[in-house]
Amino acid sequence: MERTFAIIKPNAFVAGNAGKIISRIYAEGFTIVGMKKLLLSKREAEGFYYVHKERPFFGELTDFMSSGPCIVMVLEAEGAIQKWRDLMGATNPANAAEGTLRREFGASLEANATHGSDAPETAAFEIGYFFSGLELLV
Ligand code: FUP
Repeated sequence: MERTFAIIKPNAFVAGNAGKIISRIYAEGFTIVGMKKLLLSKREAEGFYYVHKERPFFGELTDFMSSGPCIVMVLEAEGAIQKWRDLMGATNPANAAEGTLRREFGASLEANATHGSDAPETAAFEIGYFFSGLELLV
């Protein structure tokens, strides 16, 4: 079993789509081992996306991520990292395949509805950024 880190981003939460996304997560066979709603501060969003701090979109991305509530989750499944990325679809909703979450709920490249870890090392960092071990007991 593998764990990955996921976010339902502010655009999807504010539009009332969190429930539909969580239903898809269960339908695809993930176990949700951690889940909470947060309103990130700008500083907290910057810390989460620190790998992108030199990129031109860093300011706008962290403004967006701190613009409204989001839901952070730890998902467990066989091959959870790739499985969740497959369910999300391509980063840009305009390029995301039919049936993916970003295609259905994404509004733009930045407001693309969901986040998912891209590798085991990033999953470990991202899970630890938001959850303690005690919050992930199953
Ligand atoms: P992903 O792993 O699919 O979330 O994609 P990236 O790591 O490439 O992008 C990280 C975040 O930056 C995503 F939310 C999309 C956003 N982004 C922009 O806002 N503008 C860009 O030009 C590229 C990425």
